Amino acid sequence: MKAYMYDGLPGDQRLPHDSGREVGIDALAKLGVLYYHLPEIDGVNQLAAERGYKNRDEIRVSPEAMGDVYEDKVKMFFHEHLHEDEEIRYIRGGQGYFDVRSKDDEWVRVLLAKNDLLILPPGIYHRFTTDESNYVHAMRLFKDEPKWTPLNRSSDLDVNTHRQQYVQDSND
Ligand code: KMT
Ligand code: NI
Repeated sequence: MKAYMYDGLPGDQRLPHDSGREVGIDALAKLGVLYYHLPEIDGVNQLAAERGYKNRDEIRVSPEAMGDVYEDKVKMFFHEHLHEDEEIRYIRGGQGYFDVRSKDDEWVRVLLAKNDLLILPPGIYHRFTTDESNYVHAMRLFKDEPKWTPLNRSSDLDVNTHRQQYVQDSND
């Protein structure tokens, strides 16, 4: 895991875009974004059980696994969105970037590699991309009644109750 402020410069989304300004695990936690390195699946199972997760799937994001739709999928994951439910992603192989919005509405880029796990709180704006290796194998964990549909950012969404709850919690 490595987290830093996104440089905001033009260029492919899969490039590092590292501004050189690092962001610590504690600063991520202040945004409600929790990071764990879990080498054993047992640790993931325990965390999932504690937080009431009952469903999961695994996805391989790569040209080999997705064929012609790979480039479209990667663009789709990179649309800024939120979920009304917590989101857990566990990386089983390869690597990728989760970008989350800071309190100042800047992008914080989080590089996740094998055995890294990230919890995103409901209501946080974020996006995902593969890196230059074009390969990630991830486990997506869902609660019992998944509300993980991506809701793309819009002014309507700023008044969404889950969004407002997140903004309030992260200001406490
Ligand atoms: C998301 O919510 O953006 C995703 O699930 C991306 C694919 S999982 C690596
Ligand atoms: Ni998402």
